[in-house]
Amino acid sequence: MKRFAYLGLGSNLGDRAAFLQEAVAGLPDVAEVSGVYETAPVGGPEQGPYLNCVAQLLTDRTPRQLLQLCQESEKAAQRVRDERWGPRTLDVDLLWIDGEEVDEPDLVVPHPRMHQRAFVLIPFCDVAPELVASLPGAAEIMAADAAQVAAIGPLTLSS
Ligand code: A4P
Ligand code: MG
Repeated sequence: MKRFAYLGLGSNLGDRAAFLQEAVAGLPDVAEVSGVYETAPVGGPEQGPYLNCVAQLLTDRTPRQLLQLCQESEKAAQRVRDERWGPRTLDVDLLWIDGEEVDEPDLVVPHPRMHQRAFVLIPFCDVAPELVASLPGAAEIMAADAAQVAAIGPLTLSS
């Protein structure tokens, strides 16, 4: 049965907009895509600003198949894993699947940190405002960190 699933994408190395565009273009079942936002880095070493966006999929894929999609997109962007929360050409996280929860060592859905992060919540709001409004504390985080998240425009803009 098809239901909505949401992927969060981020890039802060190389041609950031192109990495996001190519990743979204390569995803199956895309229903809608948020705007692109330039966001101050959260956590990790000193690093440059990110571009972030959120894609809404209408899909019957399993959580594990969706994680695999995320990881294939990262691989296609030649992502190198050096340190946790370090700079990356592309990070794709599985944020939320309507009606599903997963708690396994290598897959947790809803994404455990999304509620605390304006760089996820603000683009997420573009595609699922009611869902985001229902997350405890989300409105406060978005208000407190709004200055760290600047709307750039639609995904089709070049960098
Ligand atoms: N994993 C478990 N659950 C999931 C899920 N729901 N979606 C596992 C994706 N992966 C999930 O991820 C580490 C492991 O998490 C994977 O092996 C997977 O099986 P990773 O992508 O290799 O490492 P990471 O991204 O460095 O770690 P993590 O914990 O995913 O980082 P976050 O929390 O995603 O943070 N600042 C701004 N402004 N914008 C950003 O996009 N991103 C991060 C990364 C930090 N700061 C940022 C941004
Ligand atoms: Mg990740």
